[in-house]
Amino acid sequence: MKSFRGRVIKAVSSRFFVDIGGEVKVCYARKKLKADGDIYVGDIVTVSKDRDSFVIEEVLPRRNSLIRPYVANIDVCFIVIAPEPQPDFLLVDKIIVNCLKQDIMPVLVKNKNDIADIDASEYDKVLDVLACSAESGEGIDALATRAKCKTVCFAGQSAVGKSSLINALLDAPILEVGELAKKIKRGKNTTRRTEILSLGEDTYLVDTCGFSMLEAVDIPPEELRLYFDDMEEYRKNCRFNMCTHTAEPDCAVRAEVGKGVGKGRYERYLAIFAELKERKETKFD
Ligand SMILES: Nc1nc2c(ncn2[C@@H]2O[C@H](COP(=O)(O)OP(=O)(O)OP(=O)(O)O)[C@@H](O)[C@H]2O)c(=O)[nH]1
Ligand SMILES: [Mg+2]
Ligand SMILES: [Zn+2]
Repeated sequence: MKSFRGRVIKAVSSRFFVDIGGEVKVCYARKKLKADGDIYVGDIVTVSKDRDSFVIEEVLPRRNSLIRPYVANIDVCFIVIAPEPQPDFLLVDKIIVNCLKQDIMPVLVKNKNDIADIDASEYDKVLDVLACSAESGEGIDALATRAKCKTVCFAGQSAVGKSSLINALLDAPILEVGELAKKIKRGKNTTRRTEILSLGEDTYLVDTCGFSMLEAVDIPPEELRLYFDDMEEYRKNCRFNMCTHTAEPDCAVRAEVGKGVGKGRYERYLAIFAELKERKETKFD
């Protein structure tokens, strides 16, 4: 029996598409790996060949992973927003928290810059912000530079143009793109499964159908502040060392809201904090 190492690039029901040295093989999983979520797109796996069938034997340890959808071994996450559909910055902030916790570098990508330029200046202190357009080609080279030699996951609301950007980077219409109007009417995602595309030179692009991310934020509420870099710099001036910047007296972060700390960012911090707190309480009831 021969054994290979490869990377899972797509999962379709119980079949896994595995890239083995540039050749894609359809594989099945050993019984012990059959449970939902045992094998993620992006996983590095060992595959054995028994006559004509390929079987995944083992999943190698993951460097990191995201859930809903399941993706593993990511270096960079492009969080895509657009003027339409209107940006959901709460989702953006949740994705950033997840990325930082998982040691994934988040980058904010403002797509559809041909329609309008979104004001995202609140994020200047938080992460890199790139403006681009899958339609006009503006900024696509800068995305390619950021993606080079990395596994990049595209996250964000439906219809912001994740698949369109990947097509632009691949310079080929490989992924299905949906019409905004139709999507809003039907409320459907065009992309329904997670898939990795190779751009060559050890560069991989992961298309997703968005993320419903807070399930994945698994941190105690009092640690949330550590993932808001823009607030951290003022923390030393708070009266309490363990200040959560929510209701404590003499909070230096609250004093900076609207100045050094964006108002929207702070409000969303409070919203995520409340959500985490409520979940923690229900968990231990
Ligand atoms: N004007 C303009 N339209 C764009 C741009 N990028 C994408 N679109 C349009 O936006 C719509 C949605 O694009 P998709 O690429 O399917 O969006 P998606 O994020 O992959 O959506 P899901 O797969 O549902 O998550 C399509 O009608 C695209 O043609 C852009 O840069 N400018
Ligand atoms: Mg898509
Ligand atoms: Zn404080």
